[in-house]
Amino acid sequence: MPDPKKRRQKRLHKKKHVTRGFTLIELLVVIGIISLLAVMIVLAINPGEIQKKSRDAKRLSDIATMRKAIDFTITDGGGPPQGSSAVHFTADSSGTKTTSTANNYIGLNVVKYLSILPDDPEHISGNSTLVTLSDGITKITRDNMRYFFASDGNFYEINAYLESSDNNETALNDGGDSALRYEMGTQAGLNLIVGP
Ligand SMILES: [Ca+2]
Ligand SMILES: [Ca+2]
Repeated sequence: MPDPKKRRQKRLHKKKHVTRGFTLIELLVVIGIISLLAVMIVLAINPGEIQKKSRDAKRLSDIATMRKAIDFTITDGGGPPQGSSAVHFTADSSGTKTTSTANNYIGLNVVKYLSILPDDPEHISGNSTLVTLSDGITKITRDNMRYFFASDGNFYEINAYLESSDNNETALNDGGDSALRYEMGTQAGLNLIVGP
């Protein structure tokens, strides 16, 4: 017949053992593992790169949208854009964005196809914060992150800087003369706007 006192003591000992909890070293190891996993997740997700890609996606979309609006307007007899072979019309998205007038930065009334002209998502007038472009080296200010437009009165070029290194090839192989600008338009060689 087992001694009831000993049985109680055994139960108490077992309970004490079960509720012992973590030692400080065990806690530190767990915190270390969680911290390491958190860092690995942040590095894998890379929120900065996701934001760059998101802004680039908007730029590619904006340029395509403006190109359609310009081309449809010209086809409709609403053009050509301002400028001449002697004096090119040049402007950028820091200027007027109203589409119901030719006094905007693309020099053409495109209101039939577009309600307002877009601006670069990183552009802030007068802001000198540097933005790294898609080659991962060249930096320009947020003030200069704009959409650029030029026309010789017959043909035009419109372009934007890109940020994500994933889009470096896109800016490089668009048929234009700038390695860092994503260029579109009707000018052969897209050389109405030169530069980085
Ligand atoms: Ca280019
Ligand atoms: Ca160009």
